Amino acid sequence: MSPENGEAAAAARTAVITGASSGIGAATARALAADGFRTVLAARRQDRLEALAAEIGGEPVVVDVTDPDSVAAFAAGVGACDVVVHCAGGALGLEPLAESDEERWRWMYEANALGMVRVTKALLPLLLASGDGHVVAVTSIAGFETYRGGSGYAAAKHAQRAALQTLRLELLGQPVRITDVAPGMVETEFSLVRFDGDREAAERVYAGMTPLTGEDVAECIRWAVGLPSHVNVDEIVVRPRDQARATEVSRHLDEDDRA
Ligand code: 8X3
Repeated sequence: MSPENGEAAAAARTAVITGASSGIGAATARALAADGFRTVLAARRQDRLEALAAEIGGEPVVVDVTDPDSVAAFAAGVGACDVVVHCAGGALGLEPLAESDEERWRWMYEANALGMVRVTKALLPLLLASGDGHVVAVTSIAGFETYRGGSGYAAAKHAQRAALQTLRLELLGQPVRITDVAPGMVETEFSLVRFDGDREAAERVYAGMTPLTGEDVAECIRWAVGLPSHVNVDEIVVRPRDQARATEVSRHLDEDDRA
């Protein structure tokens, strides 16, 4: 096989994954590394990144997407970027809007919406220079649905989706694809973070049902990225079979689970 085609060409491509230290981000990094990408693993937790990098041969870089200086320093050193997968983000709390905390809203807006915008802006020259760039963002069904207690998170995810759709218009005619991957319930550290480390509260979210795994979502991303360059998968909405809408979940609970 000549270096111009097939695996050898794919091996030269670089995928930057934010939020790579756990969950969907780590699973995506594993999937893209297995497909021959050079992976740049970006997140805040250095020990986790180094363990993953040792496992898949990626490059760990400590980055906080909520910090403009951190993102600028990261982008200046990354060298190349053909694909960026935005997995950084998360939810804090499940309080009604009337009791919501502005600081938590601010963090969710920073981590989900502005973080994606910041990293995309910083990497856009490299994505364009690649001649075949791809921006993939893991948003959420909360980007087009709302549910009680989810106002701050849904607002941030709606903003993230609006930014992505705008970018798609603005880059039309340029060699950059834009893909929005919107999952429903995925069992990662998402709920543990949302409930401030309360493991029981986090486990209750998935009680009696089978949620998606990070690997399930990573497989969607791997598929969209691996399609030919002229194919732009705009949106993927992926939920567990046990979930029809954000608040419509089929649970098979025994008495202990209900307690
Ligand atoms: C996670 C899905 O329904 O918990 O983004 O907001 S949900």
